[in-house]
Amino acid sequence: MPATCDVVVLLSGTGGNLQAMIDSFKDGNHPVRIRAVISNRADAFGLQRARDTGIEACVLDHKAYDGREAFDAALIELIDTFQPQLVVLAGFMRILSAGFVRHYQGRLLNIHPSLLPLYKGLHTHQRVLEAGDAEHGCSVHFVTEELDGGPLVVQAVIPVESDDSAASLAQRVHAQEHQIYPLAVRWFAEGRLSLGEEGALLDGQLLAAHGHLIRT
Ligand code: NHR
Ligand code: GAR
Repeated sequence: MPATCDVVVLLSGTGGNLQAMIDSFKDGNHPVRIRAVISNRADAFGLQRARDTGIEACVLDHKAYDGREAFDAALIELIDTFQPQLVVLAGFMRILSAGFVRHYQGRLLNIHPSLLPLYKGLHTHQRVLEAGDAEHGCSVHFVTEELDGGPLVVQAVIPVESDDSAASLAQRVHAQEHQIYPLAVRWFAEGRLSLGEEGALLDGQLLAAHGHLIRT
């Protein structure tokens, strides 16, 4: 077993994905240690989840900074006090500058509520319904400068039912997120997942363009 992998989680809201990781990594038999949770919003419920588990919770309010670059520089400084091997975006709602993404190249993951490259950006569940798609899902990807465009690690696919609403879809997608995000973080912590020149590598093998696919 490799040494522990220290992780910093960035979030802006509820923290359901944070909770899924906390629960998944609770048994002693894994190499992940969540060192800190950082939110750009002081009222994010994810901060409470962290405190309740004895994880350090920090607030860095983007409104206190003069522009994205200044905020991102302060964010880098704060994250690096924890010296993480991996930084995880879990419902973090601020676009990150090129300098930030470069600093954490190959050790920055995001989860997005769509089957990327479909539906980059916001309001994905509503857009899936409006398009009449038969399938929806979520994606874990390495973060690059291209928003929601970095190499895919794992996707979970769910069927869209005729009576689905944006809320019902969101609920089922969230349940899948809570499976695939801890899985991807565990792979990284075990040294199995990395970012290569041509995409994400699992056990040294280049993953398919859509990443590892899970169908439910
Ligand atoms: N940064 C980079 N460079 N690349 C990515 O792939 C990123 C990223 C930062 C966040 C998460 C992303 C998502 O999964 C993410 C991926 C926020 C916005 C956004 O428009 C878009 C995508 C994502 C996160 N944010 C607005 C902004 O001006 C603010 C919106 C709000 O505060 O509600 O930053 O969907
Ligand atoms: C998740 O659905 C995540 O995929 C999405 O926000 C939600 C956060 O939920 N991320 C984005 O839309 C990023 N722009 P959570 O706070 O319960 O983990």
